[in-house]
Amino acid sequence: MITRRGLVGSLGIGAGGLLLSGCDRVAATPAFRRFVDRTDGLTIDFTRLVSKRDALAREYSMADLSPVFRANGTQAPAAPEYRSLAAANFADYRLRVDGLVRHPRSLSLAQLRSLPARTQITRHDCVEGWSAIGRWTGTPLAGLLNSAQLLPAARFIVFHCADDYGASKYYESIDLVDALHPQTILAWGLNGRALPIANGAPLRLRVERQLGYKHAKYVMRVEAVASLAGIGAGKGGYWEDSNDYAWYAGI
Ligand SMILES: Nc1nc2c(c(=O)[nH]1)N[C@H]1C(S)=C(S)[C@@H](COP(=O)(O)O)O[C@H]1N2
Ligand SMILES: [Mo]
Repeated sequence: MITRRGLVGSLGIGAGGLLLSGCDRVAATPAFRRFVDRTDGLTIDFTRLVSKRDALAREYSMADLSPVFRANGTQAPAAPEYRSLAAANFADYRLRVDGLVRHPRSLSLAQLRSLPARTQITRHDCVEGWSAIGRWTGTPLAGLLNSAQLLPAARFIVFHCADDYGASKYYESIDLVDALHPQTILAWGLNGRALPIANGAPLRLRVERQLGYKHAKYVMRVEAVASLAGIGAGKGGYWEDSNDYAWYAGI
């Protein structure tokens, strides 16, 4: 998709440049018309694609909240490092932001909570066939990435989690369209309280335009990468690698 996007983007710019040149003689030739018609179509597709991806997920009201926000997957990570962090109420927790960034960061939970926050009431949809509506509070990922300054080669954001799931640690990844989406937050609060351990404490991803398994819980590290090839088995996430789940799980 990124490749197609890059291709379409550059074709679009090419066609625009030619159109702006105002060279009527060239513009009138049938070959040029065919080229423009084709690239115009692609440019429109590309714009639609991007605006769809940028659209906000529906937000709900307090009256819509699920009485209980169900937990799924790992609900109490067994890793000793996680257990000792949890025992101290995450006072020693640090989120690392690294990889292809100019300024790698390391942030405590208190620091994360003091950053600009967004609260959103959204519906979580799990592929296993259940949904729940919750009120999430957290810091927009875009702000964090801006402060760390992504390097130009960065194309994906990988979330490394604390829990072992089967043989490997859970992990997930998203592209920059979703990473910079205004509703993409690293949440530390659920329904007005500290995020429960069952739901991913101290910090979990909300990426509201995608299915449940993309919403990494127990996030320890946010890594910017140029390619997913070197992460896990290369398909971009725990379920993608182990069960062939789709990497882009748009809803
Ligand atoms: N680290 C981690 N993140 C995870 C999972 C997990 O097992 N471990 N399960 C995923 C799945 S399949 C879903 S539906 C949601 C569940 O989030 P919840 O426990 O808050 O309902 O978390 C996702 N993120
Ligand atoms: Mo899920």
